[in-house]
Amino acid sequence: MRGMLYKIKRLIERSPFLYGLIYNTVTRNDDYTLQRRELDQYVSKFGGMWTDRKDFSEVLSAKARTRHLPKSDIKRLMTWRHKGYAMLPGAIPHDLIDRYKEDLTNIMEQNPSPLLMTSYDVPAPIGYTKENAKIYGSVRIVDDYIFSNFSREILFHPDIVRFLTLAFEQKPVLTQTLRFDYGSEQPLHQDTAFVRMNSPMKLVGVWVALEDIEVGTGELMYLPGSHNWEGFLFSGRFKHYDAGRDGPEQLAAWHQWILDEAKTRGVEPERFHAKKGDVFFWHAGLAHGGDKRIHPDKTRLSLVGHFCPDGVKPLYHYYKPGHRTVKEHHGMPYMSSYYR
Ligand SMILES: O=C(O)CCC(=O)C(=O)O
Repeated sequence: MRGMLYKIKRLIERSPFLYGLIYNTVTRNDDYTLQRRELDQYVSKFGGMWTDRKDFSEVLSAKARTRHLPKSDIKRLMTWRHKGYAMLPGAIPHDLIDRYKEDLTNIMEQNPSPLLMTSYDVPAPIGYTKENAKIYGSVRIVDDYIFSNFSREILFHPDIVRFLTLAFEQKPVLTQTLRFDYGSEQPLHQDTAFVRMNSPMKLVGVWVALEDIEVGTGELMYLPGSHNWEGFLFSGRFKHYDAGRDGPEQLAAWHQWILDEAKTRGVEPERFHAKKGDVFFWHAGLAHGGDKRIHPDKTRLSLVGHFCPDGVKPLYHYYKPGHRTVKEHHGMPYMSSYYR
């Protein structure tokens, strides 16, 4: 039976057309279907948020008038549209961050700790232990909001929710977090490849500085405007990466394509020189990553949340049916692919 299933899987993976047909049918979503009907309105052939539409300026003016948007929101939304990122300096109170750090340390020190971690060397989750965190490179504790109320308090801070709601025009759903003690050194990438949603461009990453970030600790870096770059599709047609279907060669080619594209367009990476409590939002398509660590012993404490709007579903909803449960934190929805 297993052998048969494997053969079917390989057959589907080898035929991008068949894969696309099954994928689009299984992950069908009304909102995405609507975006696809108006594709001439978007830069990407995978649709996007209202901020990605060609009528952005008119809609923004109308919203500014009817909702009395302050100038700071208008400016932030313009940067979001044109550069693919937004910043909220000092949004998260220091005492909340301190209580979160203390809470997480306590959860890490439980024996055994309920937390799971992943790393560049071990992509599948393993139990968090101090030893594992030392052995492996680029360690991230995943979805700690399942255990820490303070993590949820940070990620659903009213200023974060406010910006996400402005961008999504829907309630934001928290679908995944990564907590880093050290810089990730992750190569420049677009989240659409790995953080897969059934409306691929309706996804926002939120990065919170948990301390003043020192230069040389592997700062968050990004390529402004790259959220609109779409010259590379996996297996010629997909925005998301599938290891079985695409193989490591395509992954390497895609990373190289991002660097080549930046060179051709004359775009240099910028770095987020964050102070404790600063928040950075990145668009689904913004190429970002972690700079090289010049001081490997120095920490770079940060918390990343990945959000989609209510109505959109992360792909794990389909292939991990045991992880469909949506919980609420003061009315704000969250779910996890790691913990039941
Ligand atoms: O914090 C970093 O260094 C990068 C994080 C990242 O790329 C992500 O969460 O998608």
